[in-house]
Order: sequence, then structure tokens, then C-alpha cells
Amino acid sequence: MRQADKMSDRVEKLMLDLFDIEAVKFGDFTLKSGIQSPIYFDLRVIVSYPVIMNEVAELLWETTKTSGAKFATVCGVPYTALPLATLMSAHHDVPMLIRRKEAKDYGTKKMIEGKFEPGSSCLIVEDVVTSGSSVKETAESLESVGLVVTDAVVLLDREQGGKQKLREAGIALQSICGTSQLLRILRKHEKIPESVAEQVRDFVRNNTFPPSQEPPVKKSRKILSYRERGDLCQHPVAKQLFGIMESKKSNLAVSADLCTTAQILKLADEVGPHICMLKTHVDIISDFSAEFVQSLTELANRHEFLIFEDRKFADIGSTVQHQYRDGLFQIADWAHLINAHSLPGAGVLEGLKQVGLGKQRACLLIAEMSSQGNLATGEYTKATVKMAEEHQDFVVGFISQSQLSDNPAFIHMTPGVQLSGLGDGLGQQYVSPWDAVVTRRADVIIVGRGVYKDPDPATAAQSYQTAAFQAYQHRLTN
Ligand code: S5P
Repeated sequence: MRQADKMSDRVEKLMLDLFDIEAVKFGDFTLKSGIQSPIYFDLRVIVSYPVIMNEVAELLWETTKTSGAKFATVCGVPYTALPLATLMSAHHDVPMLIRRKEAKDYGTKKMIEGKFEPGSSCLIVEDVVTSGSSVKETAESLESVGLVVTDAVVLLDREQGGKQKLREAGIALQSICGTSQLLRILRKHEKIPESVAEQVRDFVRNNTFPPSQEPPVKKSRKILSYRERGDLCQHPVAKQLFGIMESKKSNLAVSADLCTTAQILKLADEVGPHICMLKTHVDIISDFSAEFVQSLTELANRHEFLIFEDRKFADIGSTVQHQYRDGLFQIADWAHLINAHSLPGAGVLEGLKQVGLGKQRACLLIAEMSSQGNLATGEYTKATVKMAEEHQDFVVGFISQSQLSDNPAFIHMTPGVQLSGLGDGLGQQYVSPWDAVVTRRADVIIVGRGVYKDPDPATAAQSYQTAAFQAYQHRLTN
């Protein structure tokens, strides 16, 4: 079995185990904050189940390693995560630190127990994240003695804005599982009725912590409509895209990953009224021709959508120039948008730009990926955002899994979206349109198989369009 499959199978099993031991409960609970919640996580019970506890610690470790986080020590948020951090430390030979919860009451006592070098990094381990405040408090204690905290890992993310808040505080949070995935797993195994799952989704939707201490630019990012952002941005393709999104009420891009021109044109015509963009992988088409390009362009004009060739350029400037302009596909002649990996450095953009700018074309940088175990994380993602900022005449946004920039001109497009389904057995990982737009703050969702594999792609596209646009409207007004 592939590594990715193994991991998702293990997460699925763990969630079922947590449900069975009542570490995850459904009902009517009053949270510490006084809020009534239909779901409750009580991870304290896992100390009574050593096999489960061990598996949690191992999955926390693997999740962290997959994210590429680097750290010299680990520290569990007291108390539930303490044994988890202990197991991670002991099994993987990484020293542990203990944060004293009660230090404040004993003034002179050390707040952090254990040995460390000032300036060295510490990974925070937590059981559940809601607003992120416990992780933040622990980070502050660690930082007060000279440690550096850039990463945290959690078993369950309630998806109520904690990840976003921690990111603002400079901490990248990875989770084994989020509420939406947990609900999908429990529904798949019919552990809870759909009505309960929906009640929890509603609760999460209505109880998301707003990002705090935002600089003014962030505030304006939150409330600006697509139209306003279109007015603000300089690039004609970004302007056009925002305009289409607003007028068609669609922030849906359909990925037409089909292998014949007839199939693609049929799909484009069917879903055309519901999309702002059609994404192609031109190199999988068996009968590509100039007539195809002409027909697709006609459909794009008729239905008002842009064409995005998902070529993922990733070579030196001189080579990508040829790949973009020449060869069988002559992509620059017909694709409004293309994308590129930042891996080769700025030369990839310089090369593409020389071809694309004269034709009023635009590029998206791949800053994060949806596939399990991908390496586009942490410093790589940050460097990608910086590269985009330095090439705003050509780069209009990102392929990402979260909002990475506050610049309202940058468009964030998120693939790996399905209304139902966790993955594809080949590493793809899915989130719902709501998660993508509200939790992860995507501007555009990219959906492939969720639409083109549906027996009725037009109706499927309409469902995704409605779900994603309602999520955007919720974001505008909340
Ligand atoms: O991180 C990524 C980036 C891209 S562009 N993950 C992705 O899945 N994609 C593309 O989005 C992928 O190549 C495919 O064309 C589409 C997702 O298709 P689906 O069928 O899984 O929805």
C-alpha cells in the first residue's frame, strides 16, 4: 500500500477508535466559554488506552515530519498533550521540555523544565485546537526563555479559525484531522446521522474565531468584494477574472482533466454557465488541434470564462519560454492563465514573462499543494509568496491551500475540493467548498472529478458554484 493511503487509513481508524472510546462526543455541551456545542472532544480519556495513545503520538510525529518542520525539542501543552509529547520524544529520540502551568503562582520557579540552547527551536504538541490560545500561551512561555517556536502539531483542529490565528502569530499548525474530515469519516461508517453532522457543520460555521490584531490592510482584505478587488488590481487578466466572478456569481473553476477534445468541449459547454474558469492539462489530450483551441476559445467567450492551462512550468527560464510559446500546444496563444513552480527560482518567471506579458497573459505561482506529503510548505511557501510580490506585473495569485497574502490583488485558488470524498488513493486530499472558502480563505475553488465524473456535470457544477459562492458571501458578511 502507498504511504499516503496507509496514512489516511490510519487516520480513519483512529477517528473511529476515538468515537468508540467517547473521546469524541455528540450531544449538547456547554464549553468553557459558555457556548453550547453539539460536539465535544475529551481527549483526556486516551491515557486509559495505550494503543490508541501510541498511535496518536506516531501520527502526530508523521504529520510533523511530512510538513517539513525542523525542531530541536518538543513541548506538549499541559496536560492532555504531555503524554503525547513524551511518547514522541522517547520514540524518536528528540528531547522534551515541560511547561509549568502553575509557574505564575510560584514566582521564582522555572517556567520551562528541561535543557535547551537559547535560540533553538521547539515544536508544540496539542490535543485539540479551537481558537489557538493554549498553543499561543505555551509559545509565549517558551519564547520568554529564548526558544523559537515556528510549528505546532495537533490531533484535532476544530476548524474554528485557530489555524489562521496561529499563522498570524507566526506559528504553522499541522493537524492529523479536522472537524470536517472527522464528520466525513463518521458519516461514511454511519456512526452519526447526517442531521448531526450538519448541526456540527453549522456550529463550526457560526462559531469561527475571527482573525485578531489585523493590520488595516488585512481588514480591508476581509470585507472587499470581488468587484472591489478587481477595481484595485492592476493586471488586466485579474481584473477580468474578478469581474466574471462577480457578474456570474461564480468562484468555481472546473478542471477538465479529460483526454479527448470532444469530451473537453462537451464539458466546457455544459458547465460553462456555472464557472469563472476552465482548467486544462493540454498534454493529456490525445487529439489536440488548432480547431480545438478555436472551439474552446469560442466557448470561453460565449459562456464568459477564462482558460487556465495547468502546465506547472518548472524549468530554467529559457526552457519554459519554449514550453510556453512553442511546440505542439503554443500555450501562450490561448491560455489566459498558466501556473509555475517557484522551485527553479525567479528565472522561471522571467522566462515566462517575456512571452506572456506582450499577450496580456497572467501566471499563478504554486505555493502549496493538495497532495499528501508534498514539499511545498514552510519556508518554500514563504519564499514563493515573496517571489510573487516581486513579479506582480505577471503573477496574479497562487495555487494554495490557504490564504497566504493580504494583498487584495492576489487571487488564491484552491484545488483538492469535493463535496464528498476524502482522497483518491493516489495522495489527493479533499476539503469541502465551505472549508476551502471560509476556513482556508480561497477565492476560487478548483474542482475536477467532483464535476466531470458526475453523470450530470452541469448540475454538479451548479451545486459547487452555489456552495462556493454562498461561502464567499458568508465571508463577506461575517
Ligand atoms: O496542489 C494541487 C495543484 C493542482 S493545480 N493539487 C491539484 O489537485 N491540482 C490540480 O487540480 C490537479 O492536477 C487536477 O487537475 C485538479 C484536481 O482534480 P480533482 O479531480 O482531484 O478535483
